[in-house]
Amino acid sequence: MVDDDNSELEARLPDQDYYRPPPEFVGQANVSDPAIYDRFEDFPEGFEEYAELLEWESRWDEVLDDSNPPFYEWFVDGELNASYNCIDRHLDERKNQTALLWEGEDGEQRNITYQDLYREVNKMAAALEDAGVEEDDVVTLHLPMLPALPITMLACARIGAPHSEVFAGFSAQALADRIDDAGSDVVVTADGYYRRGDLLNHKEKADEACELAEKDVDKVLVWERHEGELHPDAELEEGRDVLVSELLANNERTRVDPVTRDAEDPLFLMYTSGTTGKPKGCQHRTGGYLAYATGTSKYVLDIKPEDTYWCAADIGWITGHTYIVYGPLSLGTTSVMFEGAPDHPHKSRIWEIAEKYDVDIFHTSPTAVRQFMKWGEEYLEGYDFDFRHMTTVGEPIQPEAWNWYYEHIGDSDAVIVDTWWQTETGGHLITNLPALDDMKPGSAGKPAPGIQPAIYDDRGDEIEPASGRAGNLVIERPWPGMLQTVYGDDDRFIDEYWRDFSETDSDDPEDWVYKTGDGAVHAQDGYFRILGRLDDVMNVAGHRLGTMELESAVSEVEEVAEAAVVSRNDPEKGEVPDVYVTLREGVDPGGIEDKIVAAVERDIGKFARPNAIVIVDDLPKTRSGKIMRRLLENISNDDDLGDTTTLRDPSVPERIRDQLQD
Ligand code: 6R9
Repeated sequence: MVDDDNSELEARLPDQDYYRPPPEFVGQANVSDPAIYDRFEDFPEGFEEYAELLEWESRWDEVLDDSNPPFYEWFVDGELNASYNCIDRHLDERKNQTALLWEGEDGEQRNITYQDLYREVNKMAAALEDAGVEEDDVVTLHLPMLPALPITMLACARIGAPHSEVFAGFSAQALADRIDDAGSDVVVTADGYYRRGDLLNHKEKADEACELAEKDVDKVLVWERHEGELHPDAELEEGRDVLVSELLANNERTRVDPVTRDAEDPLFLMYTSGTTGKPKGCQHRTGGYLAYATGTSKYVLDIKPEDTYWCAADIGWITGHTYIVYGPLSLGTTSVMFEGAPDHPHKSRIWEIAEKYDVDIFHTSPTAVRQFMKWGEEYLEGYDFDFRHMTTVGEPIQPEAWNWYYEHIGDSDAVIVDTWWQTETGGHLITNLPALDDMKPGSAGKPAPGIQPAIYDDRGDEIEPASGRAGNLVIERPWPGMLQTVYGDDDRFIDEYWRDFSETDSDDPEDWVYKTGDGAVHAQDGYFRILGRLDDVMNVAGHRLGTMELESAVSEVEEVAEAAVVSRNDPEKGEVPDVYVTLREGVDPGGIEDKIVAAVERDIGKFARPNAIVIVDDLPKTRSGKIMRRLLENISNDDDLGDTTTLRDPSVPERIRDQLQD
């Protein structure tokens, strides 16, 4: 629900300054002619400009088939291969240029040229085929930030097998759920990776996931963090587990021709949290996705082949898929990958790498910026780097953090783009074009070329553009990077993204409006400011978490009768989960917190650990028995409780508040 009192909301917005992009930046930018916005208003043909950046085996006949909304088809009858576009087509011009510059946590370095990438991806594609993977089989990956991850993704793309990478921080249970949903016969993992000095046994999660999954996994392919030295605690199951190094060594085949994929054939799945306990597999198409990833990498991130570009995200999330792997490699640039944590072994690690590789473009999250700010400027001292362009993604950035980023990291002469988008959207939807639009701290900015966002009220009526009133952020026209569907569940695709604001019995695409789940304000200057999620999805340090997923994990603790998870604003992580529980009659509350934490770690992963666990006598409920999470959220955030008269027992929230103050 949108806050009714928008005037109050607007009043809280601080005054904002604008910053012009420096002339040196504008002079060299990939796009510096404002005519681009008009070109893309020629809808949908404008998007051909992105598709033209790719090499197609056969060109599309039609840009968009919108005859069956919301199942749109892009670049109809076009044919291409994503791995060919990210590797093979660059070989003539830049085979000896570094494609991936990998830095291990322990300081180990690997420069993978486009020729090396070609060799490794071909060999891995052969290995996947030997493991029984066929075109259109979904391969589940559970790989950390090792070169193995992009190599495996591109090898899958080469043979037309959609990959489904599950972030390495997810637990065995979360991996098992995704293996089951995708129906994968083959899983690719690694024996280990470094986290703050420890070589973690990562393989054990895949072992446990294979036990937990209903699906019988035929093969688990295991990359080694140190080739030839399997992690001492990793066990291999005879007949099922195979070391990738052995598969590669024993394979005579060193080339696998890229298969011809239809533009609409799926390229990958990326699971994300929604409003139910079950994560959804966002299915992305080959042609439209790659065109959108490439186009926005060129126009928004301003990537050029000669750049060294570093997106310090994890490839296990959508940001890494689009803006570490597919977009940058499709443009033939050098993309940096980092295995480790930003504060290990010291808090200057990021700046050390930036200097070492002479990074030109730097991409990170507001959570990371807030952390750098908290650590202080002294960690930057003595490091010589010069970013031309900086990006943030994943959460709103407060003007204070923006200013610090601009001044201390950007030396007040880099451009910053705040990019708003989602797992579902494939690429940036609201963001400035850096040479054209002034920067405005705290605002994501204008719609990307060809994108048509709007603000709707809860009844589904459009709020007047540029009115400054808060509402639901929606997108009124399709775009090539959008998800095709929720894997295996077209109904859920419609329910989650379209039903609320569309006329779902209409065939007219004008009647179909995509719901983002975010609240936003469209200001007078045409800039959009994103306010955050309006649904039961939280954004913890830029990672999406469904409150329902958390609640179902917490409810598995035997002693718990009822659980409600709400979001607390956090100065560093943006939001953190607070857990409120009631216990079953007569149980001993001792040790419950530990059990709850363990359940969350088991079902989701350590990164989802609750901030606070509050055991209460009763939860605030309506007369019909629905838990009113909004009131708990007010308590967690020390806000006014507002109207409590609809509660069955109106004294409950005050009692909880008193309990917390004791
Ligand atoms: C790319 C990515 C999507 C949600 C989205 C919104 C939040 C992303 C933002 C932002 C404010 C930005 N979000 N970018 N909020 N300003 N620049 O993060 O995808 O993990 O699916 O999260 O993140 O709430 O709806 P994903």
